[in-house]
Amino acid sequence: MANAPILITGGAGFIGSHLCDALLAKGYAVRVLDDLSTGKPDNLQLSNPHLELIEGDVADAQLVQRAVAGCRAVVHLAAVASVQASVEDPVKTHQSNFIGTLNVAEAMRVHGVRRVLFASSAAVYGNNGEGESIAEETSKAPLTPYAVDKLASEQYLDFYRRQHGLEPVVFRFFNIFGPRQDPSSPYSGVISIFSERAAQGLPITVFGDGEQTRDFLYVGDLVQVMVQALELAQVEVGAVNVGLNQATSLNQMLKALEQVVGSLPAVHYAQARSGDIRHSRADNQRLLARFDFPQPTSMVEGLAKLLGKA
Ligand code: NAD
Ligand code: UD2
Repeated sequence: MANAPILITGGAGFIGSHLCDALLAKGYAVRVLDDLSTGKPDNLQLSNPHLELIEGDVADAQLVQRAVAGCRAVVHLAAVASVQASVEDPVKTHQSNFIGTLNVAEAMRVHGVRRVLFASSAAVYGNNGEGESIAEETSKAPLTPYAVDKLASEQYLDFYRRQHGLEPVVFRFFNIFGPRQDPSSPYSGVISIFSERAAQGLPITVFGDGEQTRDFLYVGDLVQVMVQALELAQVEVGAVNVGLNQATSLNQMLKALEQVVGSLPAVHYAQARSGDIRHSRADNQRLLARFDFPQPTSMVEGLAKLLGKA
């Protein structure tokens, strides 16, 4: 078991590839299962002999069985992370975002692997708790196929915990940012879009007055918590919000960006997106109680790392 790999589904993507680097640096062997739909081989240390890449789909049950066999733990991140894509094609994204989870849980049962980290989302709360810090008990209101699949995945993992002894650690990520986040869609994370445009000197569009707030967390801080979750002796039941319980407005974020790049390109304010949440912030008491949370990376520091200036 000493060299048994940790499987990261979606390991070639934004969050997964950072976790991959951290685990390799700690001496773990890592196996990545990724269909490279948004993930990139370039994100991975392919020449590292402790890394194995299996290119394929988590919706393929047989492939997932092969990927899980012989692993010490699983981190299940593979999903179509675009909410908009799930709205446009719920049947297609359901294969990755829900069937993929069921395949992972079932393969873990068959192969006797117990520990699994799962990437859920603040999207499961819908608009509930808006304006306050949102605690895990807040009633759920999944408003999109993406959010429905995340919540159903959480519930299936809980079934496998009760029935088959799986040890799921369910994280509900709020807004994660950092290097390798894909800025290519209008619905990509706002920081990835703004920082890319700032670096290229292209105009930035803020939807609304810029006073909407988000709870932005640097990916490196998240990864430290995920590594701890893999190493915990015992897992406590119940999903964990992952955020700083800190509200940062887009205008504040733009100021930090200006500090990092020197001067900003033109910033235009356009009509707010319909259905946009005004304020989203995590109650993170459970996170702080269960994990040794690092001194958070500041927005300026995180943006500097993203832009290769740190
Ligand atoms: P990402 O798109 O960079 O990573 C997803 C990875 O999964 C990619 O490498 C992609 O190629 C792979 N993938 C997609 N469908 C697959 C399939 N069917 N089979 C195999 N691989 C597949 O996005 P990310 O931001 O790194 O997201 C990682 C996880 O965290 C996702 O589950 C996402 O829903 C969740 N999440 C992210 C955020 C955030 O702020 N980034 C917030 C909430 C939840
Ligand atoms: C996040 C998720 C989304 C869904 C939602 C649930 C990401 C990228 N998005 O949306 O999928 O889960 O949470 O609550 O993780 N904005 C601009 N200009 C741009 C792009 C965005 O002003 O070019 C604004 C946008 O209107 C919003 C804010 O920036 O007010 C943040 O947008 P986001 O898509 O990064 O994140 P969010 O929290 O709205």
